[in-house]
Amino acid sequence: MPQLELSPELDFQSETYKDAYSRINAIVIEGEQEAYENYQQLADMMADSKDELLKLAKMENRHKKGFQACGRNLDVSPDMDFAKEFFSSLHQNFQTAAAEGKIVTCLLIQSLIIECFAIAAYNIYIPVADDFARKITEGVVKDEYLHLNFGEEWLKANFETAKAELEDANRQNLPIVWRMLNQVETDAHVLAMEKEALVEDFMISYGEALNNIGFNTREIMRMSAYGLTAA
Ligand code: PL3
Ligand code: FE2
Ligand code: FE2
Repeated sequence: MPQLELSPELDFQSETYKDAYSRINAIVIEGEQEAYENYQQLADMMADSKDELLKLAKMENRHKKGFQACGRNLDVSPDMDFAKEFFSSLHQNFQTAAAEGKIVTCLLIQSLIIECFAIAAYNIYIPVADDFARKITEGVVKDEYLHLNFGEEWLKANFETAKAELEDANRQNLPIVWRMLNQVETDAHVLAMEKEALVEDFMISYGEALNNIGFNTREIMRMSAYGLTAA
């Protein structure tokens, strides 16, 4: 008996796997599409960083194509209606903030929350992915650290004026992330990704980001657990 095997072999061709993958794959494709549009909108709002933001947007579009290929490789059609609904609250909040010219809120939603969510998900997916998807995801996650870094650097440079808006935006948007995690828990489990690990990795990346931006430990604890128990 193989004693070192921690989880049974995944069958990437089974109907159960492919059914869960049709939603998870769609979520990731939609997430990359949202990110692509969000960086384009940010480029219009931040004249000084326009070129850099357009570069980030292009990367997101490549990520989307990569994950579309992962779905095709497993012969899965992504359930995009499900994924659009999954992202609708964050989408709405980003659009509202953008319409009000709230750069800080937009950066928190896209460059901190969505990127940390992606980094956690991709890092947990890599060891349990099929070979094709693993190579794609490894390339993608490297880029996501750059995107997170863009948000960190800008918010750090503007910390004093951004602080109150960041706390406010965190309060409005972090509970949405916990709800999203609950919605994906069952499907993620089929792919051998556990919710506890996703929460833990998200908390680590998000907490480190808040620390780099200038928040102290007490503030980070309060902010990163916001809405967690109510989720
Ligand atoms: C930003 O560059 C990308 C945004 C994507 C967000 C993805 C969130 C995914 C959460 C679902 C957990 C399963 C991940 C599986 C990876 C293929
Ligand atoms: Fe991406
Ligand atoms: Fe990204």
